[in-house]
Order: sequence, then structure tokens, then C-alpha cells
Amino acid sequence: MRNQKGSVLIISLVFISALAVLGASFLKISITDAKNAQRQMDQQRAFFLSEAGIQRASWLIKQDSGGSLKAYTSDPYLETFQLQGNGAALNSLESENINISILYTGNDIYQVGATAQVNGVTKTLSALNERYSPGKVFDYAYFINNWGWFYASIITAYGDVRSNGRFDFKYGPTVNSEIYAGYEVGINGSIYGYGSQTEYQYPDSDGLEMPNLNDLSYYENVATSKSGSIIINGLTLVNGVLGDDGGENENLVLIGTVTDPIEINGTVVIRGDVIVSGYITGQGTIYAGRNLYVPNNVIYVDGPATTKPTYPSGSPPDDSVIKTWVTDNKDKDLVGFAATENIVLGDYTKSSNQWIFNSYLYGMGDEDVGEDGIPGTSDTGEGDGVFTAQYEDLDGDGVKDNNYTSATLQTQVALSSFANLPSGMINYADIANNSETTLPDGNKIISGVYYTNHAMTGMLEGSTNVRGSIISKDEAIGINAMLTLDYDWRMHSKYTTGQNKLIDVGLPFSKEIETLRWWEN
Ligand SMILES: [Ca+2]
Ligand SMILES: [Ca+2]
Ligand SMILES: [Ca+2]
Ligand SMILES: [Ca+2]
Repeated sequence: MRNQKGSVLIISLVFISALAVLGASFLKISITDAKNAQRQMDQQRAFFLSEAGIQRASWLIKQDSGGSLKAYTSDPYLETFQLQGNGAALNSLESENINISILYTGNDIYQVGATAQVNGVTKTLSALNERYSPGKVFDYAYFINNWGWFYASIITAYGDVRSNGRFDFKYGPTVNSEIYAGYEVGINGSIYGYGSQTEYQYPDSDGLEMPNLNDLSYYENVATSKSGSIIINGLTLVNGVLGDDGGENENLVLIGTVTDPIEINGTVVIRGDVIVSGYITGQGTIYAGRNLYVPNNVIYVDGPATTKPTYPSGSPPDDSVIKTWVTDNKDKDLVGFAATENIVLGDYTKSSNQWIFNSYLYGMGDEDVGEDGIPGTSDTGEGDGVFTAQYEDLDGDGVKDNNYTSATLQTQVALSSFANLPSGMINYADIANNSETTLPDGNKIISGVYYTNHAMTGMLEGSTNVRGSIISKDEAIGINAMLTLDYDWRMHSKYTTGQNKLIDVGLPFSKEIETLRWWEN
């Protein structure tokens, strides 16, 4: 029994010392683990603080309305701050120093940096921020905030198409492009072109932010400071802004001919309605404070040699093919049109072929659309008769917009009260023509990038070639002959943003600061 007891004791001792050894090594492991965990936590904390630094740098750029940060082109602007600000720190992180730097690299691009240290662990982040870069909506031949719809076999699109709501196709259109929709891509019957392949269709895509033109003051500052202008036959019709000086007529008619085209140079703002027709040349963007009217053709005098890059059948063109086309044509005519209210195509006063306005346009525009900002989705707040400005004031004008009416289409003053109206023109029909017949081939050409955060609408009775983009919140365009959309790739953000941008015509921006890229040093 004793022996037995002794052996039990020995065994116990051995067991206890074994436990002690094990315990010591467990202790070692857990101390190392804890050290690793602490280090990881410090890394995360330092990362978080640096990220806060990048955000503060972006905020400083946004606040810099006078552009004083643009002076820091060789030595960066430096600042050290703490999250606690002027108050007391709520935890140890809030009293850590965050060092930020801002270096202006030209073309409204800033390189920002931020460094923070927690318990000897340092993290440095950098980002390239562009101010006022053109909205991503310009990457598309057709972009609609609410509901994209191609309902005709006579529609052919070259260039990507997108909607923040549904995108519906009916009666067999041809879509040589990628298709993006915030909800469903609805295909009723067949569609043709490589967009018919599901690999080029992207339902449930993130919504793209629309530029908001409710406040044109930024664009007016650009127009004035860079002396944007519109000249016809040696006569300067717009010098910066039209309608800002006492007695200046804010409504303007622009009609260009082959010999005396509309010459545009940079950004110009016309505070009222503007009617644009005929031949146009130069590079720039025309902002209208109310409606833009496109009663006829808009034709580049010196446009790209071909209307688009060569599209192979069954797939998109290669990036290199597109880039060559863009580079070859970067100095050719290129005009953006941006309207605070609506863009009206053709002759809206014509009594025939008005079905489109009654059945579609007049059923759109109401802002009681719910939290998602898109009509017809039955989400929270949609159609409840309550206007929640926080998410339903889509155009930011502070009041609830209702459905469009005939007043939406009409000029704000009689045509006879517009500046630069040619003599002999009395009624809108004297200028407008739904089916262009003056061109040798009888086709209608609408060149340019057309943007409105309200409706783009009208009637196109002749075969029409849009050479650019149609971008709007609502779209109600009637067609009864071929409509071909040729995206102008020179407008793509690949070529209009960043340090190596090729093109700058002053298109509207969506976000004041766009991060082009960011990295950890
Ligand atoms: Ca003026
Ligand atoms: Ca909705
Ligand atoms: Ca509502
Ligand atoms: Ca509103």
C-alpha cells in the first residue's frame, strides 16, 4: 500500500511538474499572443487615426473656397491635430497627434497624407483627391436616375447604358454595350447586340450620384474667372455669365450655320432659357439656369473623323482602340450642355405626335419617391403623401416637385423676348423641326453631352444620330424613325479625370471631392 502510495506521490509530482512546465509554456504563448494582439490593435488604431487625418485633409480642401491651398506646390501644407479638438479626450486615442500634409499637384488635384503613431506603431496613408471632377454619369451613352427604357426595335446604342432604377427593354432594340441597373434589367422579348449576353448585364448595381445644378454659383465663378465665351460671326453673345448684369437678357437664341457657327470657348452660364440650333464649334460647356432647347440639329463643324471607335461584333472595343480614337480626336469639337431644369428636343408646340408627353412625361417628376430616391419601388416613404426633404428633395430646391406639366416645356418668356432672335422668326415652329430635312442625307444629328437633373424629353420624327450622351433624371423621348446613340468616349472619366487627363470641357461634378486612388505607405 505504501509503495503504492509512494508511486502515487511520485506520479503526482511528475504530473505536477509536467503541468508546471506546460503552464509556463502556456504563459509564454499567451504573453506572446497578447503582445501580438496588442500590436495588431495598435496597428489598427494608428490606421484609424491616419484615416481620420485623410478625412480632415479632404475637409480642409473642401473648405478652401479661396483656393489658398493651391499655393502649396513644392512644400506641402502641414498640420498636426488631435481628435479631441479643443475639448477633453474621452480616451487615449483622442489625444494622439495626427500629422497631415496637403500638396497641390495642379489641375484641381491634391495629394494628401496622414501619419499617426500608437505605442510606437506608425501608420502612414496617402490619397490623391480631385476637386470638382466630372461626375461618373458621363461614362455612359445613356444614364437615367429613375427608369431606363428602350422600347423600340429602331433603337441602337453604342456605349454603356445605365439606370439607378430599373432598366427595361422591349420590342428588340440593339444594345452594343454593357447594361447597368440599380434594380432589375428587364427584357421583354429579345434584344440584340453584345449587351444581350448576360455577362454584359449588371442588375442590382450601386446608384451613381447625379450632379446637382440647383446652385450654379461654382460654374458662374469658373465662367467669369476663365472668361468663357460664345461668339457668332465675330459678335460676343456671352462673356462668362449672361443674365447677371443689370438689363442683361437672360434668355438667348443661338443659331449657327456652316459659315457662321456657334463658337464656344470654355464654360459659360446663361441664367434663363437657351435655344441651340445648327452648327457649333470649339470645346466647352453651356449651362442653362432653366431649360435648354434643342429644336433641330446640333452639328460639330470640326468633329471627330469617325463618330465612334470601331466596334467588333459580339464584344466591346479594346481599351487600346478606344484610347487611340480619343487621342486622335481630343482637340476636335466637343460641347457639354447642362440644364438646371429640362432639355426639350424638337418642336414641343407641334400638335401631332404629342402622345409621348401625355402618357409618359406628365406621369413623371413627383418627388414623393421614398428613401431610395427612385419612383416605383414601393420603399419606405414612397407615395405616402408626405414630403421628406432629407431624402425626397432630389433637386435640392427645398420644395416638393410635382409631375411635369405643359409649363415644363414652355419657354419662360415669349420667343419674341429672347436675345439674338433672327428677324422673321415669330413662333417656336419657325425654328424647330422634328425631322431634320436640311441635311443632305435627311438625317438628324444631335452632337454633344446632354445633362439635366430633371427631364430630357421631346419628339424625334426623323432618323436621328445622337453623338454624345443623354443623361437625365427622367426621360420621355418619342421616336418614330431610327435612333442611334454613339457614345463619345472622350467624355469618359478615364480621359477627363486624374493627372493625365486628356480632355477638360468643364462638365458638372457630382461630389466635390473624388478620391482617385489611395494607398498605405
Ligand atoms: Ca454678364
Ligand atoms: Ca422609391
Ligand atoms: Ca414620401
Ligand atoms: Ca424639389
